[in-house]
Amino acid sequence: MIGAIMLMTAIGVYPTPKQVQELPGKFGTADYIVYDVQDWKLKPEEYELTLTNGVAEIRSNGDVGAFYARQTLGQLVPKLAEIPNLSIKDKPDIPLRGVVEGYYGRPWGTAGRISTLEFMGRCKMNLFLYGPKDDPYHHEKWREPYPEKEAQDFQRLLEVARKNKIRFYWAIHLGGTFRKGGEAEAADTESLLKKLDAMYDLGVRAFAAFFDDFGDADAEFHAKICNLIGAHLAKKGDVQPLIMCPNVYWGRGEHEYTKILGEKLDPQTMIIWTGHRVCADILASDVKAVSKSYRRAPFVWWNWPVNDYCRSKVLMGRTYGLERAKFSGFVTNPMENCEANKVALFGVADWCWNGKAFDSNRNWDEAFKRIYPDEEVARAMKIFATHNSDQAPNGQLYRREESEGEWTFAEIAEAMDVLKRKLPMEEPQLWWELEGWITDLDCLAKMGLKLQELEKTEGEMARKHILRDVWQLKEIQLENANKHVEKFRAATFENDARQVKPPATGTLKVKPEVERLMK
Ligand code: LOG
Repeated sequence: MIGAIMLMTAIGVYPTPKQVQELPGKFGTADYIVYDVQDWKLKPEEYELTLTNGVAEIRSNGDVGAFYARQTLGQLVPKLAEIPNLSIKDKPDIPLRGVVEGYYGRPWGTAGRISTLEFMGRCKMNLFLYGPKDDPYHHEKWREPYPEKEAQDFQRLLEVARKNKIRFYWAIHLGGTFRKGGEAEAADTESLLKKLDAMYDLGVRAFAAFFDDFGDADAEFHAKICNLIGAHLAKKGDVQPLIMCPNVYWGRGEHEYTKILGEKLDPQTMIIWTGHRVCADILASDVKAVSKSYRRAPFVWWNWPVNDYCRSKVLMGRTYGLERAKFSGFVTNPMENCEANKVALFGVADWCWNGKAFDSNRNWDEAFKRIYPDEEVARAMKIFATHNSDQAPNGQLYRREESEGEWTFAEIAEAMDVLKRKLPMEEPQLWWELEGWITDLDCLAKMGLKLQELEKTEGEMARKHILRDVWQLKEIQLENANKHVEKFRAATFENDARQVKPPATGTLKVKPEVERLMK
C-alpha cells in the first residue's frame, strides 16, 4: 500500500490519481501514439490510462473522462522517456468540485475568470459558481438584464467552461429584495423567471439562488421561491439541479430555519453550508450533524482563502483543516486576487479529487513549482507565502498558521529581491496584485536585518547610520502602503474603495520580531 501511494505521488500528477500501477518494461520514448477506447462500464468522470512501450491507451465513457485522462497524460509528457510502463485508474472523490466567486470586493472580471476556469480545468475541477457580491445584476439590481457587453462576456465564459468540462452555475441573490406577499410577490416572481430565462437564453444551464447576509431567515418562504425556480427550470429539460445558499448557512443544523428548509426544499436542490461557523475548518462530525437537518449531504462553500474580512492580508498558505465526509459538492471561496488564488485552488482541487492521498505540505510545495515555471520565482514565492497566510485577529475568528519552520530575515530579503526583479516581466498579473505586499515584506525583512546589526554595533556614528537606514525603510513602507491603497481604490468601485486597507505581512511572527528588535 505504501509502495502504491509512493508511486502515485512519484509520478508527479496532480490532483493525485487514485491508482497507479507499474507494468513491466519502460515506456521508452518521448514520441507516443495515443488512442481512445469507449468503455461503457466507466462512470462519466472516470478514466483509465495505460502507457506501454510508446503507446497511450485512454479508456473512458465520454468526453469528460477522456479530457481528464489527457490532463494526466499532459503532465507526464515531459517524463515519458524515463518512466516505466504504467496503468492509471482514476476518478474523483467529490462529484462537484470547484470555485465560487462569492466574496465582497472587486469582481474578477472576464479575463480573471477565464484564467481561473482554465486553471481549474488543469486541476480537474468541474464547477464554477458565479456570485460576486458586488455584481449589481447578481444582487441588488437582479431584476434588470445584463448590459450587452456583460451578456457577451457570459457567452465567452460559458464557452471556456464548456471546453474545460466545467459546469458554469450563475447565481441570483434574492435575500432582502425579493418581496413577500400579494401583488409585490407576484411581480417579483415574474421578474425572477424573466431574468432566469434571459440567462438561459445566453446559454446558462445551471443556476443558484442566494439568501446569505441579507433579509430575514424565513425558511418557508426561501424554500417556496427555490422550489418555484426549480420547477420552472426543470421544464426546460436540460438544466442542472439547483444550488441554494440559505440565510443561515453555518452551524451544526441546530437552527429552526435549517430544519424547516431541509424539510421543505425539493430534495434535488443542493444546500450550501460553510462549516460550523462562517469561516471554519470542515469537520466530519459537523457534516454529519448538518446533513441530518438538511436531509441531504451539504454543498460546502469553504470560506478560505477569501480575505474580504481581513483585507490587509493576502492568504497563500497551505490547504489544511478539511476532513473527508459525504458532500454533494465542495467549492472554495477565494480572494479578489485571482492569480494569487491559484496556490489555494491547487490544494483544494487535489484534496477534492483524492482526499486519502492528500498531503498538505507536499501539495503546497508542488503548487509553486507547477504555477511558476521559473525555479527561482517558485522558491521565492514559497517564502513569500510562508509569511502571508494568517488572517491576523479578525471578527470571523478564523486563523491559519504563518511563518512555520526556520526562517531568517536574510532569506526573506533575498527572496523579495528575486520577486521584485522577475515578477514584473514573468508574472505581470501576479505582480500587479502582490506588489504592495511584496514591498511590505521586503521592508520588514531589511529592517530586521538592520536592527540585528544594530544589536552588535557599538560606535555611536555607526549606530546612527544604521538607524537612519531603518527610518528610510519605514518611509518606503509607508509610501508603499499609500500607493497600494490608491491603486486598489482606483481599480474598484466607490462602495468597495472604502474597504481597501494598507497591506500587512508577516503579522504572526516576522513583524512582532521586528517590533521586538525595535524596542
Ligand atoms: C458571505 C461571503 C463572504 C464570506 C467571508 C457566505 C455564504 N457569504 O459572512 O460572501 O465572502 O462570508 O467574509 C459571508 O459565506 N458572509
